[in-house]
Amino acid sequence: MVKLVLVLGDQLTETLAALQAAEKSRDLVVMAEVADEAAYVPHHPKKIAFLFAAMRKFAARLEEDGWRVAYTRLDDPQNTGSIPGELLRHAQAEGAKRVLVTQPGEWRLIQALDDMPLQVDTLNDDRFFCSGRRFADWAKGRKSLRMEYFYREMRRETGLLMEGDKPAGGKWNYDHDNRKPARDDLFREGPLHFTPDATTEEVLKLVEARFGDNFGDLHPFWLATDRKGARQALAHFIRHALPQFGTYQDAMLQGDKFLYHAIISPYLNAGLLTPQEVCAAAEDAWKAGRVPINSAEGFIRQILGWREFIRGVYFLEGPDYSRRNALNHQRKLPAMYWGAKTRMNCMSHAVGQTRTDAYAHHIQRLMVTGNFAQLAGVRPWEVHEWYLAVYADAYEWVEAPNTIGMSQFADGGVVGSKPYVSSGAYIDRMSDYCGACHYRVKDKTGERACPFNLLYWHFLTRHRDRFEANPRMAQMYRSWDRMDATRRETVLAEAEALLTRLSDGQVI
Ligand code: FAD
Ligand code: DLZ
Ligand code: SF4
Repeated sequence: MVKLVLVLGDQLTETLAALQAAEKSRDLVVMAEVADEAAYVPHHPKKIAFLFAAMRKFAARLEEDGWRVAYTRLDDPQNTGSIPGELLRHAQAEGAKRVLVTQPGEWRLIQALDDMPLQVDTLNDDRFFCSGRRFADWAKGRKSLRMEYFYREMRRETGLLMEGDKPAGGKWNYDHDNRKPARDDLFREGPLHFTPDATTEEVLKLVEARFGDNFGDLHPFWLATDRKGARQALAHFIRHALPQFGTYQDAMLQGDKFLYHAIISPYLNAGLLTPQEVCAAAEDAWKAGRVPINSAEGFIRQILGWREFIRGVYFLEGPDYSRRNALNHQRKLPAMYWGAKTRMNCMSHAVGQTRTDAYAHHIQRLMVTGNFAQLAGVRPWEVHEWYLAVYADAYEWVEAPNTIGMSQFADGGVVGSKPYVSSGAYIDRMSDYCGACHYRVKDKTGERACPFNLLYWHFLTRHRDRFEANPRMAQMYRSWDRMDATRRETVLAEAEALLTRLSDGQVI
């Protein structure tokens, strides 16, 4: 009997488990642009356009390859508006009773599919190095989950950057050689830009009409929307940026949004690239002597280590994960996250490039926008919805552990052993933002004091009970205690006043 084969917008991989398990001559592939997926958060228009264009091209490829594909466009009058709705509609038309599904990347959708009156055969998504079961085995019995140990096991299991049973070059991790600030360089290549073809142009018109009011610029649209383009983008990165990736991984520059980053996460997460081929390309470049070990290892760690660890945590922790709020933060997300004016130059740049490109690199997400939200005590759920909406690479399985866990400590320490918070000094060291800012990064108090400086101490003070005993934070509490008492009072009073202005919607 005919089966339906669901292919979601982030499952655009020809070797997808559900396709492998199906029979080309008998089964029907179902793909659908639906209002529910496009509107569960106000996605950046570039993200929607990227996915719809990539979905249409992937469907066309499957058809060329001999598959029967039922593809529903967003503006199709018969569109039921949801993935379960589309499956039920096609099940009825085909007389199908079973659906082959590759495990979706969000609990929300997993639960919606489970509730359907069809038999759903859910298959492991084997596009990852580590299955949910493998991760659960690794996690079992551990008091805490630390990425570094998981990563070493993944290195041993995959043989990536291994010399026998030893890590290549003698060390597992070369971060000691990394984390340097960058200087302006007119010769940095930046990511490959692609000119929209007819399919993409058609999608751009649709997205403009339906989602033009969402936060984010649709034009210029420059992302690749098929596997060929994604492969070119990867090759371009390996050649031009990977050699310096490690050294400048944490740097931020006003004049360069991309620095030496790969800008491949939208492609990887939608399935246009596999993590295996990306890691193999980086390893090959190192073996050929074109890339130093600190860069090859740093890059492979992001994918083989962090990306897999983050996914493991999402599925291990369960559906309530995104709602956690361990620090009981209750402030509303400030309007500056949606582009309202701010005098903070770092925030203005991080949000500005998020608006134009649906992209900010890791340190901008973690140590600028994430750091500020945590210091200001913003509701983690709202922070999570913001990240899920505004980045072209955002799906809950990868976004939530990064936001709720790594960036907001709202999971109480599952992803990180301590909160990622800093004063302005860190941003000043890693960027050129502060020199052009209204605020003065060296001022700890006063009208022009950097908000990160004031809020940093406020955060540490209000969560003293929780963090004081953490050995990695004890030094900060000692510094605070050594400060003159009157100065401490001034810092806290000014921080309170700043938070009140923030809550009142005043420009900070
Ligand atoms: P590079 O810096 O060039 O890194 C290479 C690749 O490593 C990335 O493409 C990505 O696939 C992987 N990677 C690196 N760090 C991580 C990480 N922490 N978790 C998972 N994969 C990682 N990444 C997403 O893919 N989707 C998200 O929704 C997302 N949300 C985030 C939210 C917050 C608050 C933070 C702090 C980080 C988030 N990240 C997310 C991780 C990281 O910021 C992005 O993967 C990275 O910026 C993508 O850009 P790039 O391709 O240029 O990455
Ligand atoms: C993100 C997204 C958007 C905007 N639209 C669609 C869509 O119309 N159809 C679809 O199949 N997938 C879409 N997606 C991706 C899904 O939201 C994603 O598959 C789930 O969140 C699981 O990761
Ligand atoms: Fe950001 Fe403070 Fe530097 Fe301004 S001074 S750019 S607010 S860190």
